[in-house]
Amino acid sequence: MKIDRIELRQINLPYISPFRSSGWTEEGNNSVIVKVFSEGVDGWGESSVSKFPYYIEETSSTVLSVQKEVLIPLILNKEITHPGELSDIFKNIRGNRFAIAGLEMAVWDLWCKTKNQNLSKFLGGKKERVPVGVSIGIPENKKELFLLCEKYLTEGYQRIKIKIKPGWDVEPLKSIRKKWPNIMLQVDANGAYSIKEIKILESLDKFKLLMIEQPFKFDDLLYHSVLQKGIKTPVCLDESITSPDKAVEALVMDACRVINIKPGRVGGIVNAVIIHHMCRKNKVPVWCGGMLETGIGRAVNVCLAGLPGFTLPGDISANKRYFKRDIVKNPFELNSDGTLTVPTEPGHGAVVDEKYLNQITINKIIIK
Ligand code: OSB
Ligand code: MG
Repeated sequence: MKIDRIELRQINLPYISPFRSSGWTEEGNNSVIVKVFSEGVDGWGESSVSKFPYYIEETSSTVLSVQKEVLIPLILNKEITHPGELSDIFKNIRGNRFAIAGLEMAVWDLWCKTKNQNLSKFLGGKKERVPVGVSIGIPENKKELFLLCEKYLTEGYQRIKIKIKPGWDVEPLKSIRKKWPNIMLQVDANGAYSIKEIKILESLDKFKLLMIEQPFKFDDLLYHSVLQKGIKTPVCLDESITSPDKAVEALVMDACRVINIKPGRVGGIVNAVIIHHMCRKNKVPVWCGGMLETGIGRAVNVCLAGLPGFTLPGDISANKRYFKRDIVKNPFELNSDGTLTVPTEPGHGAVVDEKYLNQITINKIIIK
């Protein structure tokens, strides 16, 4: 297979409401959408970054330029027999993992379509449905938090994750646990705590949380391992796990007992699957994280979550939890058992609404 044309689009797709984490707010999805072509067949991918480098160093402009100047020249019009070869082709590239992942996803989608293979099945997915939860950003006040919890629990989501930061942790958790003593509940700090605040984190043990996600800095392992050794609640790492090697390091150090897998953060689907296999072998539960993706990245996530080691509910909610209108014609709906249905079509299964995509595109480049 030779890729003979690639289209890159920077988009601006507004969220239903702004999403607030401990250190930043997202107003809309500013991903780079990748479309690759080979002899008339196409494949779609998403580098789910933002306008600003708050979650990771990459932004939509760095992704666009690295894909255009560095990555695409290495694959355009070259013979590719399997998407797994991209790891080798890109082996000397440092960082820029979301840029690599968006391109790799599109090549996987294209390749699976030419082989009439479903992505999830091909990767070893066995599940028809995957359990999902919802991630709630930091609200204005407790009343808003309650209304949101109520809404998503009524809709049938299996677990709630709330974003926390110093000053917004013990109080909201106390209130939630008072009203819902038994729901699956977890927290995510996106690195907002310093080691001096370890006592607060230790005190969260009493809330019977499913996990505490990334309390310390985005690249830390050491302080996370100090915390994990002192509490019963599993520590989960998100930002700190940037590759299969980092995942091994984290487990050896006991820096976490759960891993959040996002294909973009680890440089693509192949690395995500490697981490999954390694964790499964070592009986470490994993779950699929989210980047508030469009329907394209979401379809990839649901396919990935179909693998057997993804035993915990993912941050993969139905498209309408994020967007009034998404750029796909087949959005996911929440099943009554709190799951999403894994696609079975060739590729990842997202059917792109190109007319609407063009409306929300702010910059498009064609490389051939
Ligand atoms: O830390 O998991 C995170 C969104 C953007 C960037 C980072 C994170 C998140 C979320 C939302 O928590 C997950 C989702 O619903 O897509
Ligand atoms: Mg996180």
